[in-house]
Amino acid sequence: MKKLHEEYAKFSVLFIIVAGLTYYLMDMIARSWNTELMKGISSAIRLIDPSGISLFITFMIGFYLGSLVLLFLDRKKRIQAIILSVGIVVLIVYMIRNFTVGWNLVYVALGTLIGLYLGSKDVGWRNINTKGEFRRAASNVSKFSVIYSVASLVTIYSSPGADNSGFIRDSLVVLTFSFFFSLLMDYELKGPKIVILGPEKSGKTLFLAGCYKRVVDVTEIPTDRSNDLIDLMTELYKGWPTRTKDIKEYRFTYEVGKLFPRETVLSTSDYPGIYLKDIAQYIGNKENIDKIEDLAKRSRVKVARQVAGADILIFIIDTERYPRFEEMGIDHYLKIVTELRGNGKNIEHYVVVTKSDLFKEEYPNYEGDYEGFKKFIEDKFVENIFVRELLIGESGRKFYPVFYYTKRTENPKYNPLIPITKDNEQYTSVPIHDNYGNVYVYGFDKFMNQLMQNE
Ligand SMILES: Nc1nc2c(ncn2[C@@H]2O[C@H](COP(=O)(O)OP(=O)(O)O)[C@@H](O)[C@H]2O)c(=O)[nH]1
Ligand SMILES: [Mg+2]
Repeated sequence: MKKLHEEYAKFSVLFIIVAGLTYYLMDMIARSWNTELMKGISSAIRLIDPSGISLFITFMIGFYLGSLVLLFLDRKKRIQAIILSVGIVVLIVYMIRNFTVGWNLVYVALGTLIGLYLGSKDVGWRNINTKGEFRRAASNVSKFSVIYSVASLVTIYSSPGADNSGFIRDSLVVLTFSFFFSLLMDYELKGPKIVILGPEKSGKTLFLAGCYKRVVDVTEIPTDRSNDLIDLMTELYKGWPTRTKDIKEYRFTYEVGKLFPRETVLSTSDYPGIYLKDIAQYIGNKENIDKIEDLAKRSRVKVARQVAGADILIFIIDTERYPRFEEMGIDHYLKIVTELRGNGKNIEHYVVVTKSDLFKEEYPNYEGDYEGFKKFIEDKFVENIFVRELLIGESGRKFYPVFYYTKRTENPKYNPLIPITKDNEQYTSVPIHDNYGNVYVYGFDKFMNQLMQNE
């Protein structure tokens, strides 16, 4: 996925800058140790405690080690943990070569404990397994390093008889190092933002719910979800969730990647009265959203921004409208794609066919033969030139029929005088629930597998 490559590229550039600056910084720190001032300070420390300097150094290394443990525990800080490990090894080798450090293990342990304490203060050890995020440890490492480099700079240039000619260069090194090192330590790989689009009642919301169910079924890592989504799942246990007049935000995040996890956000907005046809025209809109007085326009611009800011779009096609292709919104999808390209955005998209249970009688072997079912549905929909156009390029792979297992039941408006036929309006499809209220879904596993390994 293009997005991930960009992330790696950004991170690598950051790393190269920091590595280069660290080289200069090491030289500067070595110089600071040779200044008159430092010699004075260190002999003063030695007067108080002969091994004072060694204690400081061993304590400092302990502090880095403690923070490092937390960085390794934090799934999102593994790259930083690896980089820091290399840094600490270099530092220890450097110390052994250039100084006679008395290794005081008690101070290493003390430093480690303090590193652990300060890095996990805001999370608490109890929560390590649930969330295990130690951003604080990463920022402690950068703060400590920055303070130490500034201290070295001050020592060099406030020392008696200092040569001030390198001051500007050294200050610039410290300044840029501090900036980029903090960026590097705080950096978190961003996963894609995925936005689901579709006409009213096409099954957007239930599609998102099905994806969420799949993620919860397969992942051990907790996901974040919006409260509206919790309400939706509760309703789904009882029947089909009904549409409300409020604005709903259905969203959840999940992590992809074991070694270097990235957070993916899947979302769909339910703004009653916003039609698919309104999105394309606002894609290029540059107005300040808070200054748009017209509320209807403002919410349309907002949705258009979400679409333009997405990394993957999911275009929903509703089986219930087959074969009335003109009602499926496909022309609007094409307009959105065109408009996005016009604005320099080539966003990857998937085509998802919802409610495809309506075709399962025509392809009775759908169970255990997803590929066959998919081909069968695809053949029906590619009759339409716009669908074909949406699938040009990496076709097939990005076409996914899904459905909830349903059963037919009498419509509340049942009229015994109307004869019963196969597609009788007198019957509606309701989801099949088990004793616990769970629903059963088809195709979501295939779709989510593709999405989760696509990176
Ligand atoms: N038969 C069947 N009906 C579905 C399925 N998914 C959704 N529906 C129906 O479509 C309606 C609208 O779904 P919803 O997700 O709310 O659509 P949205 O307005 O696009 O968010 C639901 O109330 C159901 O009646 C499905 O997989 N099979
Ligand atoms: Mg909806």
